[in-house]
Amino acid sequence: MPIAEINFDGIIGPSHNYAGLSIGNLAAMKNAGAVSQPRAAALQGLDKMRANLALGLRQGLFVPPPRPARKWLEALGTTVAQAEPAIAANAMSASAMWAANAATVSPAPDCADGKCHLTVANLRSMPHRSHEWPATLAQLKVAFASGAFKVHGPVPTAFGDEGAANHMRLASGHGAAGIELFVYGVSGGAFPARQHVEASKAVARLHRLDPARTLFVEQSEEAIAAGAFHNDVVAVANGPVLFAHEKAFADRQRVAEQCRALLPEFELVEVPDAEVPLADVIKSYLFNAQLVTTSSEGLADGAMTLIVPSEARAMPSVWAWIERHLASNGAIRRVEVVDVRQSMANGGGPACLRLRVVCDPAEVDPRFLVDEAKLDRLGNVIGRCWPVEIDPGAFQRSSLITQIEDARATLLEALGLEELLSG
Ligand code: SUG
Repeated sequence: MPIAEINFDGIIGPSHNYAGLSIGNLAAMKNAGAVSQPRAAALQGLDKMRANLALGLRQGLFVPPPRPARKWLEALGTTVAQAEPAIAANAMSASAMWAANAATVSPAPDCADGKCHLTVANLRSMPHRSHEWPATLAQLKVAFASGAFKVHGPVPTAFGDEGAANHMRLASGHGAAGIELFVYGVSGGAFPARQHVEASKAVARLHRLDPARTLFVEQSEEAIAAGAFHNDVVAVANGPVLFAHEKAFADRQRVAEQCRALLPEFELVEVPDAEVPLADVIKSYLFNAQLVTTSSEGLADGAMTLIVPSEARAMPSVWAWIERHLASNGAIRRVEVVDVRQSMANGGGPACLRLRVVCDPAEVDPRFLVDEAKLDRLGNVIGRCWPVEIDPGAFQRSSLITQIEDARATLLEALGLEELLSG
């Protein structure tokens, strides 16, 4: 079977909440303390997957890790009932839904050994995310158990690694050898730079990438300080196209020159700050979009499509830019709008919710691949079992914890993934 791009979306877990844990993530900070709607959130996630299928894209899923994170609490010498509220909140986060932070993926054509490499992200910068990786790694090892893949553990936590959210691949097509861009931060003003260059370099070495076709690109300090805590808030790539804000990178000209030199088909679609200021980009998540090539099995036209959150349509400067671009017959030919508002309120847009894996779909454990019928079954489980609301003040209530743990177990059973029950 030919190599294809599969978008693996994280199912939004039953503990989805707004505890305001991510410094530098403006939406999450603003919504701290708000009441969340886990059931509606997870159903929004499923609808996004349905929309992807309708575009002819291949779709996969990841399951939520165990919450509360009992093993992490145990390592801290406490339990969910006894922990200070701030620690309990860190153990209850559903942040693994943002699968773009699960791992960095290098498709087989880029790697010297001809395997598709995945390195689970250590996510060490934020306490609530630092304990995601063991359950993610367990899952990657099941989903990508075939010899076509090589799954790596996290790079040492001395260096922060936030996965594919800071990684972009440019290639003439999914199956062609590409160039890989690792975007790191040095400084973010008041906010932390979460991706460290040392981690990016380690991932590139582990994946056996060709150093001549691997770029390490510094994110602009101004972008991080404005709320771009990951590069995928200000840039996204697909095929030979890089769609980026003018202020995404510390040295935008150099990035464009290097890409052009390595990939003759390279095309930059740059949004000037004068047309869409950084503040509007962060609020609307224009770039946290899925930039995809719709498959010939779907719309039969191979058009490049941008899947944006509804917040992008609501932002006049952003929508005006999109309309101008479409009218100009630019690289992006079509725009689709999805509603992922519950995730957006925690700073996670359509692109955050998915991990792209370019591979032969026949090599993936089919339990992680979805079609309409499977989404219907999952919708049924979520509709029955996910909490309707969570008030961050009520995290430690035992009835809520039981509901969250039972909901996850029912989901795993529905998927035949009981082996992941303990994480
Ligand atoms: O790491 N939000 C996530 C959002 C991640 C978005 N991912 C990408 N850009 N790829 C984060 O900041 C909020 C959780 C809270 O505050 O409870 C949170 O973790």
